[in-house]
Amino acid sequence: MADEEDIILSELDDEELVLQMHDDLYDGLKDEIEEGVRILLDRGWTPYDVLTKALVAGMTIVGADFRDGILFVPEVLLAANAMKAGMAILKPLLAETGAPKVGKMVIGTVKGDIHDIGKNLVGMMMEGAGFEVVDIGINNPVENYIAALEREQADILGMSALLTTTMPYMKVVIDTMKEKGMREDYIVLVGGAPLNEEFGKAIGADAYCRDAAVAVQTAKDYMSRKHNKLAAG
Ligand code: B1M
Repeated sequence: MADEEDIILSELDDEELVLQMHDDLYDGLKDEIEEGVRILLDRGWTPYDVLTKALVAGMTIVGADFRDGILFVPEVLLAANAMKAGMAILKPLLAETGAPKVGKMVIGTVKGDIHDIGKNLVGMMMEGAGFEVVDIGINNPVENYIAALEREQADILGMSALLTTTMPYMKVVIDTMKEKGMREDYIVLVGGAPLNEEFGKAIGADAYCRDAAVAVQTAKDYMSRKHNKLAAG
């Protein structure tokens, strides 16, 4: 039987390679993930397919075993590191559309929450779609969001939360925007695995975005409505 070390990634066909990348992500093997990403790109895969089919799908398996107590924080951190290494290769390719800037978004993960992979992915895809993205990182108190929106003169606020305990903080941010009379000046989009449409509505966001592709489409839709409104005077 072949030893793990004997596997030569470039000799695998696409399907085998993607499955092997899921395993390598699970095992937190950063170098192998980087190599796998490069091979798929060389074979003509689009950066988006590499991202979703090899990396995001692999992370879903990690998530299930984390939930079931099979994997623990240190292992998941390694997997996250490997994922980020793969994403770093894809980032410039996703952003390389040369499209004119269609709007500006401030995005950050809410206070108490340090998950950033989904947020980073949304940022990358938004940049790829021609948005200017200002990423304010993780664990953001409301003051950070408000300051960044005002400083950057952004069109869109994007908030990410991955924990059921941190997602209610999005409402704190939106309520503060209302108190300051600035809520209507921005399009507020929210996302993260534990959220849903009802939650988005309940907290007063403009839209809940299930994934990065939906975030891009939703942002585009809202920006064109905003432009139409301005044009109508
Ligand atoms: Co944690 N974690 N984690 N974790 N982690 C989850 C979220 C969890 C679901 C795992 C599980 O039990 N199955 C669970 C939450 C349970 C709950 O609240 N319902 C959990 C837990 C419990 C925890 C800790 C409490 C564990 C502990 O310490 N005991 C702890 C909390 C730390 C904290 O934040 N205070 C913790 C820690 C960690 C690590 C540090 C080890 C690591 C994070 C590393 C990092 O991000 N740099 C980690 C990871 C990696 C995960 C899982 C496995 C994967 C998350 C991820 O990156 N997914 C996750 C399990 C899961 O989600 N299935 C889990 C891939 C990413 C592409 O998807 O982030 O969903 P996602 O983003 C998507 C969409 O949601 C959407 O688009 C993205 C791309 O398509 N989206 C947006 C996200 N943000 C958006 C913003 C938008 C729009 C769309 O704005 C416009």
